[in-house]
Amino acid sequence: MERTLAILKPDCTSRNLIGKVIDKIEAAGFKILGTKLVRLTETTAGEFYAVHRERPFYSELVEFMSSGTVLPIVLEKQNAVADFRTLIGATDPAEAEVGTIRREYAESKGMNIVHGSDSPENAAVEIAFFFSTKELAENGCE
Ligand code: DAT
Ligand code: MG
Repeated sequence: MERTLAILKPDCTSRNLIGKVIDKIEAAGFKILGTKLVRLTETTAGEFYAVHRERPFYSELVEFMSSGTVLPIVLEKQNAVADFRTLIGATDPAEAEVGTIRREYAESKGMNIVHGSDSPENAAVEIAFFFSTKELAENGCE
């Protein structure tokens, strides 16, 4: 069974959309293995998105991700990484398919409600960034 990391971003938590987004995640067959509310600092947000350090939007991204509480969630499902990317839709909500989380709730490319890992390798690194093994429920789905 594969795992991925979702993060409900500050726009999601401040707009009281946590329940609606988790509803879509569960309806799509993902099992929640762990979650918690976290307030990132600019330093920890910068570390999480270090791969984007040279991009023009990096400082805007770090500022946004440290502007409020976020809810990282460890998810498990067969083909979790790719299926979660499909469920959230394109980075820019205007380009995201109808029915995706970003198309439904996101306001812009920067404030786009939710993060999803882009590979199983990065998912493992990102899960370890937020969670210790003993914080994760032992059994996944099936
Ligand atoms: P994704 O979150 O779809 O994996 P990404 O990894 O390319 O997208 O970028 C990480 C985040 O950075 C993205 O969710 C929102 C922000 N971002 C990306 N491109 C942006 C842009 N052109 N302008 C503003 N923010 C951007
Ligand atoms: Mg990405």
